[in-house]
Amino acid sequence: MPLSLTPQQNETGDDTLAIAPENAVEPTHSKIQGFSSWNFLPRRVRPFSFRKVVIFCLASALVGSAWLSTWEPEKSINLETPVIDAYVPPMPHPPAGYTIQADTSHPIQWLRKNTILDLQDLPTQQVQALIETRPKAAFISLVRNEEVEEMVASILQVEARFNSRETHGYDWVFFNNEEFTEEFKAIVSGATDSQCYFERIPQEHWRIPSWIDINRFDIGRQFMGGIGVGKAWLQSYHHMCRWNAGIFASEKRLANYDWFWRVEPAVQFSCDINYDVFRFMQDNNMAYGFNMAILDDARSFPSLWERTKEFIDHNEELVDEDADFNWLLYTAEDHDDVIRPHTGAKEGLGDGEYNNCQFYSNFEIGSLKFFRSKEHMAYFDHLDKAGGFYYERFGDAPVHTLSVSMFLPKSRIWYFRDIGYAHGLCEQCPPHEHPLASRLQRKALLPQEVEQEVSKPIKDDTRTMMEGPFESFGSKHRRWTTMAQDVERQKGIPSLACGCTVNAIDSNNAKLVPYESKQRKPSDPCIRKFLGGKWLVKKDKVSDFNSDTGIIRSSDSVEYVLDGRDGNPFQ
Ligand SMILES: Nc1nc2c(ncn2[C@@H]2O[C@H](COP(=O)(O)OP(=O)(O)OP(=O)(O)O)[C@@H](O)[C@H]2O)c(=O)[nH]1
Ligand SMILES: [Mg+2]
Repeated sequence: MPLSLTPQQNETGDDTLAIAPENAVEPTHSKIQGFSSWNFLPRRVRPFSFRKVVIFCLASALVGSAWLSTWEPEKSINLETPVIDAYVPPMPHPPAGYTIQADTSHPIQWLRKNTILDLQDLPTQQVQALIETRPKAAFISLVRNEEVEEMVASILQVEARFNSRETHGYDWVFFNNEEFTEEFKAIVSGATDSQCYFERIPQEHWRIPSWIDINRFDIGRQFMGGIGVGKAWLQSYHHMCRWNAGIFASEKRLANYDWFWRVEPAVQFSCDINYDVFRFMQDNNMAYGFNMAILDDARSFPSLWERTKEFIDHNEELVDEDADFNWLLYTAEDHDDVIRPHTGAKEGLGDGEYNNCQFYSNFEIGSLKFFRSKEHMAYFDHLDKAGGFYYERFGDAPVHTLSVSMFLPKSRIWYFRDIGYAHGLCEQCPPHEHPLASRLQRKALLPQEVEQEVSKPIKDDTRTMMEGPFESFGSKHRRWTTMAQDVERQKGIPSLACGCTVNAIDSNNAKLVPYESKQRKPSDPCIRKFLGGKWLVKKDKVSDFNSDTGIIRSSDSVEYVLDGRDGNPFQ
């Protein structure tokens, strides 16, 4: 016989659970059904009306859920909380004798304070103040009408990753040696809410200067084209390099701007940029920002270094006293494989000669004041008068590199490792995977497992974001909720969200050096030479014993202790 459990009263008056037969008469009063009353308890221990308890519980649940629906965890975070603690940008090792500024004015402190994931976290007055004090800055693009699609692709990325913020909205200025078509203007203007200007470059800025021997130019470019120096046969390419190297900053349309960010068609910006890059430059007294330092085909500028030395010899007073040129020069370590016939020594590459390293200038953020300065203009004129933009193919990249390295201290040149960027073959993707994030992404966790995960030791200082030694559970929970949202939204470090795979800091070093070019590479990649210090520390050579084969393999290849994929190599 199937059994049902029903509380019943026994002879002694106590409620007990008795086994009732299925066909027993159903009690009519709800109080005596199941657990819906206290009847099963002895009368003296019954607390108070069961109905009151039920009403109290329902009311509490209603109030609780109303509170939860209005609670916005992100509003409860302290805006002072550093949001980039897990990522410290690689900084150049200061040259000997150079003192670093006090911590308060350090660019990293600035980034901590001014990285804002969501503008809604800021009070309206602060947003308004940021809008009103925007630096005078613009994106500039040299582009042809037929590159409209590629241009739009670049604009959309810059806008999505940076410029569409209410506090930014920086202007776009497009330059062309021909008139822009109406179609170009309409399509490009539709890709941004910002003000667009379309400028035709004056003819005197885009033609072979009077002092150039046209025959020599033609023979030179045929020769360079013949040996495979990229685009050297194109007359327009020489105009372009010359314009970008020096003339651009004097274009009338740029007169009212202090800062520029160069954007080429068909480039990619793969990471969110959660601070105002122009304000960063301005507040930290920067003058030049880059994001790749690489080698290029040295056959395109054979006389550039001679011309530069000649300039320095005649204009020593223009060179900054804190300028650091060392990263651009071959050292005794940079030797050729050629053995000198008489001494048996390896052929030196010429200590103190230019090693061809350069900032890859299709991405650059700079001070227009610098590029209009007496120093830069004098250097540009010197190279221009020597004819190097036509008889050879002096590029704007080595010219800018030599110029900023000569006239500025390194502290005014900034490496934007955090800006994910790609141009053709060369790509830089910064570290953006948070150690905690990757651990949590692997599995869906229950709340108590989250607590366990959070309290596990982790390598970096994320823990300081997550907890203090006496932090309450509630506060931990709020922090966790906030962080979990970021992790979910950004799949990485708060402040960095990238659509690219992290690459080593030096992965682009020789990509642009053609096989035909016999140039020797400096013993360390350009970016490592620029950063110096820990970035030059090599791993000990290892010899590998394979117990299966009994073969000892010894590796001669250079490996560095830091490869730049680690989010926080300096801690
Ligand atoms: N208006 C105009 N723009 C040009 C001309 N030549 C080059 N440019 C622009 O100048 C920039 C650099 O030119 P590219 O041909 O891409 O030169 P590059 O970046 O050295 O070469 P790649 O590695 O092949 O991209 C691009 O933004 C071009 O759109 C030209 O004759 N007229
Ligand atoms: Mg290009």
